[in-house]
Amino acid sequence: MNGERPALRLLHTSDVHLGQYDYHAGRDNTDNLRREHHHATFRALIDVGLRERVDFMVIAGDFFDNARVHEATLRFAAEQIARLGAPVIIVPGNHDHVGAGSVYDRLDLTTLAPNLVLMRSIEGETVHLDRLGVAVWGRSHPEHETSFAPFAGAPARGDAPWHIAVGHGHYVHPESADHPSFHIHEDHLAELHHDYIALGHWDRQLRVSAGARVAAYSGAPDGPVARLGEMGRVLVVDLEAAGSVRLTSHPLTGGAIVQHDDIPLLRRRP
Ligand SMILES: [Mn+2]
Repeated sequence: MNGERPALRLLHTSDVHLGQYDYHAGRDNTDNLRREHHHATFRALIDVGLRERVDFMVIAGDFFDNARVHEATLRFAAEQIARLGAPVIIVPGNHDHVGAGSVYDRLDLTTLAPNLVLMRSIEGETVHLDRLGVAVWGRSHPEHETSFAPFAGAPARGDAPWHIAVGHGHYVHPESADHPSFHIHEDHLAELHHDYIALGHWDRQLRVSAGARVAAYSGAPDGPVARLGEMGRVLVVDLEAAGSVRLTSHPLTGGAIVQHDDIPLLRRRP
């Protein structure tokens, strides 16, 4: 592509697992505190998006923990998405799959959050945010399908200045395919023509090697070990006018902003 592209800023998260504590409340007060903290964490994440003036947001799977979350949790989710204002795209993962009995069949979140776009195709689909000049491609998880390949059938570039691919699964190295399901291979990522590859399914935040592409797991907003009182991180992705892609890791509570090169990178094994 010749010339400059419109600079854009994306907020990338995944594995929020809203509703994780909905059915544990009542034994003692700890689980109510957990739920409140969990919601505060997602609120803090939306606050980062507002503060950083992101142009759009991607949630790379497992937004909800299960299909039986409280209706209040569904409404909370929609409320927070609406609060961001910018377009928000959800690509469902294994916990919030789009198969029979999907959590997304219970309530049409887009009536409460008109800025939300929910992907529902297990074959893959492209959402065009025409005003921004970005095309986002992703495949939604069907129910319990361990052979599901998140990036199978990813299309070539279209006319949009920017292309984002979203996938929810295990990144495996060519030398080791010992994870049980939803395989994502480095070689396959390297063949994609997308400017940024937004990954979900892992709680840890890290970049993964993908040839000339930039690919990263946002990690869970709870952090790698969900502890009461602690919050994790979210990724801000700058799509720069020159065509480069730069990540910044933002803490949801106190802590330093980490620049692209200092975000851990998982490389191909030697
Ligand atoms: Mn998952």
